[in-house]
Amino acid sequence: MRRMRIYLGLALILSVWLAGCGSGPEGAGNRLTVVSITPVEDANEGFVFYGVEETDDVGCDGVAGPPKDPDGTEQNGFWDGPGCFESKTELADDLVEITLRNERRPGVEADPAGGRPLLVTGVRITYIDPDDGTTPAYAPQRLSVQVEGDREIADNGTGTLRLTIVTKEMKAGDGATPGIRDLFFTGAVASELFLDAIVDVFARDTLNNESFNIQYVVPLSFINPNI
Ligand SMILES: [Ca+2]
Ligand SMILES: [Ca+2]
Repeated sequence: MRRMRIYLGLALILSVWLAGCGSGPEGAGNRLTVVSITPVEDANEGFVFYGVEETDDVGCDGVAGPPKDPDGTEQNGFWDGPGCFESKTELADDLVEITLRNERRPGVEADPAGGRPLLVTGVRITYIDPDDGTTPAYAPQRLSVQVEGDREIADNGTGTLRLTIVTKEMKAGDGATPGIRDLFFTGAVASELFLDAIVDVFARDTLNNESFNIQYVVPLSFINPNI
């Protein structure tokens, strides 16, 4: 089922960028396309990320049972602490790498003085609950993310950018608003939480100064690695 969602997601990505959108991408001499999007963490399958801290879940006594800790902290699927002796892997940002291609349009002449490079000027992510189309409380309305890597993509070349697609703050919450972790902990989410990340890549044709953006959807999900 999870793998099927990934395949469906990739199909969705392809269909969105093929359709094209944004503020006049046809105004630029070249067009920008998405070659691939991959999670940086090898441990994760597809775009399935950990929604809670990974723990040895041995209970507050720090020793694996049996017998289990009588307070219910052992094998309950969550890190119990502080004050308990369970191991914990801290929540972290989840990163992806996006490979983009700067594709020459048919009929557009290559500039003799170095082609027609495209410059990636920014990336913005909007998060949508795939069930109701709204932005969940734990997610920012819009997230402008820092990108590292090949911001300038040569004429008919490719470039790879690395960026955060989910912040650890979305998982941890801010005290007032429950994070993804809290939704698992309270039972609001039983086993898997789904979230669509709508990614806008803003770029500029450096020869005619025309700016445009392309958009695609990355279907994400979160699981509890302890159960
Ligand atoms: Ca536990
Ligand atoms: Ca124990």
